[in-house]
Amino acid sequence: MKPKIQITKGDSTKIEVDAIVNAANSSLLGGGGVDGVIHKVGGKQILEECILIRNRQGGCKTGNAVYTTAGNLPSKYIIHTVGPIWNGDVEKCTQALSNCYKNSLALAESLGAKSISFPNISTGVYRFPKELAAKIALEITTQWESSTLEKIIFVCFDDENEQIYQKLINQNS
Ligand code: AR6
Repeated sequence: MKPKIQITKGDSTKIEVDAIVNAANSSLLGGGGVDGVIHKVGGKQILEECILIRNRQGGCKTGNAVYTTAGNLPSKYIIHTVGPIWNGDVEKCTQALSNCYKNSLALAESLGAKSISFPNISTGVYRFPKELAAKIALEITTQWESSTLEKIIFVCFDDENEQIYQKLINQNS
C-alpha cells in the first residue's frame, strides 16, 4: 500500500506516531535543533541507548539510520538519521538525503511501525536548500510502497518549510 502523506506545522515531540525521525549527527550524542528537543523532552534513556549503539558500531554514517526507544515521548521508537551537511555538491547531497528517507522508512517498516513523522532533515544547522530538500523528501515518500506504514507526517517547524511542502503537495495532487 502507499502510505497517506500529511503536512503539519509544529514540533516533532508533540506528534503521536509509532516512530519519530530525528535529524541527528553522526556522534548520536545529541545537539541543537530537533535533535536537542527530542533528547530534552524524551529524557536520558534515549541518550543511553544511543551510547550503546556508538559502542557497538561507532555512531551513524551520513544517510544511515538507527533506532532507540522513545523514552518519555508518546511514540514507540525514535529513528535517528544523519543528513548531509550542505556543501553545494547537488548530486552527492541529494543521494545522501534520499538515503536518509529510504533508510528511515525501511527501518520503521522492519519495526512494524504504522505511522512515522519526519522533520525537514538537514534544512536547519546543515543548511540544505529547503525547496530541494522538500522535493527529495516528497519524491521518496510518495513513491514508497509499504507493508506496514499507513501514514507519513512531515512536521514543519518553520513557516517557510510548511509553505514549500504545501505548494509541492498541491502541485502533485
Ligand atoms: N520539531 C520539528 N522540527 C524542528 C524542531 C522541532 N522541535 N526544531 C527544529 N526543527 P536541525 P539539521 C526543524 O538544525 O539541519 C543538530 O544540532 C528546523 O526548523 O534540527 O539536519 C544535530 O545534532 C529545520 O527545518 O537539523 C546535528 O548536529 C529541521 O528541523 C545538526 O543539528 C532540521 O534542522 C543536524 O542539522
